[in-house]
Amino acid sequence: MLTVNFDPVAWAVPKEVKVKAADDNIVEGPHVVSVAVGISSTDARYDGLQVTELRCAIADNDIAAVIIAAGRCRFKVSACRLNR
Ligand SMILES: [Ca+2]
Repeated sequence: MLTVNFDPVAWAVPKEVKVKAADDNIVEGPHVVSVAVGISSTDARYDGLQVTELRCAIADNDIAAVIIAAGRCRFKVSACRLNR
């Protein structure tokens, strides 16, 4: 969990938050995930404000593949994971 604080001096300065997916070895293909955001404040006007759902598109860098290597009247087939 990441906490981003705003104070009375710099409250109007936007803060950038980068979200990064784990680089795993699982072939998932492109997909979309939701990022949960909650707001808490000592000021009752802001505490618990609802935020529009944030969605991030993830481009998986793993693809499923089959490699066929030709030998003398034989083929060797193996499943593998290719990291793009
Ligand atoms: Ca993956």
